[in-house]
Amino acid sequence: MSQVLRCGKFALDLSRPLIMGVVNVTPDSFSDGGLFGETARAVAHARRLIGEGADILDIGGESTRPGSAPVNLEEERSRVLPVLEALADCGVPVSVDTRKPELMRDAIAAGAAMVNDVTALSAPGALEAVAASPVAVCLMHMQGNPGTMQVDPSYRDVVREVRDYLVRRVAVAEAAGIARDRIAVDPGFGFGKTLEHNLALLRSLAAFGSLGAALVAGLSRKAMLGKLTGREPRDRVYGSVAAALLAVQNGAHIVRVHDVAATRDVLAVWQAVKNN
Ligand code: 7PM
Repeated sequence: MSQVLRCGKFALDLSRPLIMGVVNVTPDSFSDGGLFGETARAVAHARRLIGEGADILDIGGESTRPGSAPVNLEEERSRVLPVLEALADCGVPVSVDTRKPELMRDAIAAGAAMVNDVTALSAPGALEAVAASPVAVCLMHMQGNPGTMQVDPSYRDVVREVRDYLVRRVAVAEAAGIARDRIAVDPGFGFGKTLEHNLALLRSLAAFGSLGAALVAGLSRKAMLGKLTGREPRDRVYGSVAAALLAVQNGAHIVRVHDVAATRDVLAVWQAVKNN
């Protein structure tokens, strides 16, 4: 029996790597330059990513960019809900990227099949919001908070500490009534990590496979790739697909990416070589 991730009415087969396409509904997103701030633009972008081969979409209305300020609930709600409603029957599971329990509940009611939370359901009421539904959750590790997390990230043993945190959050989620086949974990590349921390996590990603949860990796266009290539976010596609390939090679089940078409081709080549 191959591993599955249950997300609402969907059951994702994890025996092949899956692509989660990023759809930002934030006016200040570094990746989309604010072009997709409007509902119609975000929905069009989402449909394009599905056409390019996205297996999951991740809709976010709050930038968690290093140094960013929190967005209030009403603002985030008005960005995200119309997009979710328009994508309710798009054919792939749609994830909502939020830390706010109120929005989790509304998003699930609007058809979201997954909650992607960079704080791993740590807000009061977040565990309950997900547990009361059949949706999946992605529990991500972050050191600190987006406002200050890149100031001076520090670990004794980054792989061990991130892994221990995710083991604890999976246990907490399970105790709250979220079965392990609804849980994904993510080491949170760039979230309170230096380049060396990120490289250590990517090198040792296989250590996260034994948690019995789906493993998500998000490296797409991130600053670590800028440091390695000297390129601006929009020119980090080659670095991003290299990173996605390495993540899948090291056991990631789901890669969270902006460049779906490029990632799909790279993974098709990986899959063919692996199948022999
Ligand atoms: C600026 C910097 C804007 C970084 C946006 C980002 C992840 C995530 C993000 C991740 C999971 C981005 C990030 N990254 N959720 N949300 N894993 N689960 O590159 O790595 O989109 S925001």
